[in-house]
Amino acid sequence: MAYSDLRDWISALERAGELKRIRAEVDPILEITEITDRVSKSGNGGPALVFENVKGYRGWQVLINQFGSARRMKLALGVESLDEIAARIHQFLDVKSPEGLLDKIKMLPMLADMAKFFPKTVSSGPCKEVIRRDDFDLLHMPVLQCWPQDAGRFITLPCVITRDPKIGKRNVGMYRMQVYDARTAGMHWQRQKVAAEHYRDAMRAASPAGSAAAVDLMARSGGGAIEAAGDRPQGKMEVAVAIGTEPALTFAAVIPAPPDVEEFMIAGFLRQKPVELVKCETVDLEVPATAEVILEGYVNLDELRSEGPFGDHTGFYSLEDLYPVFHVTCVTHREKPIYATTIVGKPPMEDAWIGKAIERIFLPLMRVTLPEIVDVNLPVEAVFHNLMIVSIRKSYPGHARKVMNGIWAMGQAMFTKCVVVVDEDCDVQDVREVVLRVANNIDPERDIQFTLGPVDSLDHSARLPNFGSKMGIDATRKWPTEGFTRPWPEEIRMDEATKRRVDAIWKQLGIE
Ligand SMILES: Cc1cc2nc3c(=O)[nH]c(=O)nc-3n(C[C@H](O)[C@H](O)[C@H](O)COP(=O)(O)O)c2cc1C
Ligand SMILES: [Mn+2]
Repeated sequence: MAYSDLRDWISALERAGELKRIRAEVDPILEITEITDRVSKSGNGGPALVFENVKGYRGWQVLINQFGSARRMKLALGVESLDEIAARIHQFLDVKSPEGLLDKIKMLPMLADMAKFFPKTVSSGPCKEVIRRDDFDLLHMPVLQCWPQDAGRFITLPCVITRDPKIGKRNVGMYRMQVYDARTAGMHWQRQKVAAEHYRDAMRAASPAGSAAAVDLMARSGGGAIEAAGDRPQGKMEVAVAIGTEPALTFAAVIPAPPDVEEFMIAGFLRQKPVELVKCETVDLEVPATAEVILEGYVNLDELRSEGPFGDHTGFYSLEDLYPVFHVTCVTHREKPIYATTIVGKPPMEDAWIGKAIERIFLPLMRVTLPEIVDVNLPVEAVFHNLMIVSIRKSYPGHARKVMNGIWAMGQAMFTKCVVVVDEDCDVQDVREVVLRVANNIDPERDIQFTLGPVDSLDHSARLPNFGSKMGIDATRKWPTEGFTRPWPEEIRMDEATKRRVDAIWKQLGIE
């Protein structure tokens, strides 16, 4: 069931009629975007695309839109329904202490299942077919320029691997990389992401002045250039990047997992088979053995460089800002490599389907902290961080406010600019019903709550980069215990008896 590598996954897509090969010559500069954008916006996300003839890149192929439909997203994770994954997670969360031998025996399959989560280190793998220690150039890869006003060419689907300097655990995060020249690229981990914290930890450890210089550097990178104050931390942090991994790992790199959970384990859980890792040539990190391309290198602790603008998934260009610089020390790749990429822009695009999968899979995890949550919808048009609609089983006064605050306190959900809370009998997937409820049920001055906090780096409207306000709308029915003493009206619904009578005579009416 698990795909052994990107090629195995491409074959599966082909067998399922979910992939088109394009033999005509196309330019990685803008043209691939325009083609893919049209495909993404043709009903249901269109097929995955393999470009076999990329202008200037003989020997390379480009894969794009691999996750770009509900069907492909399920295929990628080997399930009929994403709820299967949610159910598997729930099963692990729901473990009770075994009360006898029989209970213990019943748990054995689960424990055996868990053994598959852990990555396995192997001595070599296909990603080492070609090892380039000196003769490499990042633009040997067919890196796209996505949109006309992009600052350059961006690696858009990289699995960025770093190690927590304190506890040694690894993180895999997807952070785009702007190619500056043959051997350097921007490292766009936003400041609230796990690799950015690894970077700060490395600075804290390296800085003679404790964490002060690190904090200063991060402050500068968060809010535009402020001249350096005090000692700059010296040293570097090693980073490896995998491009073109099997789909469970690529997806795991996007998942907003708790910082200490290794994405290699998440991928192992999703594919129910261990991820195989090999050691890097020039850095002390492990990388997926079957990846198409591996970039090894480091970021300096005292170096930031302007990154962006970049046509982003908000539908706007994200603004230029300072980010660390990745220096390449070695490139390894497969023979005839396949360069996996994506484009983002006005939704819906490929990332919309990735986001929807995360929404489904995270529901049981959200319920660990907020068990009153019935369902969640992150509408694609609101680009995930701008709007979350959540239905709750309301049990006490102020309950909707508690849920809003809980969401703003939960991992990357902290970025949610607007949280809308409705009662459990409102289907949050039915946005028309949600609009009806919200518009009818709120007394705005009373039911809208503002708060301040961190906002997504891509939010161009916030008063400051990365810091701004958020809004919660309590669209639940108001209770007397919340100070609402007027009668609350019933929703209009026809009675069942009348419905049945009309069903019986419907044909005779001759309306249809
Ligand atoms: C196509 C794509 C591109 C992304 N680019 C970035 C990026 O440039 N910077 C960033 O911080 N997050 C980016 N993200 C979101 C992160 O991958 C996501 O927040 C992830 O959970 C980060 O992993 P972490 O929690 O281990 O830091 C991107 C997501 C996708 C699907
Ligand atoms: Mn992570």
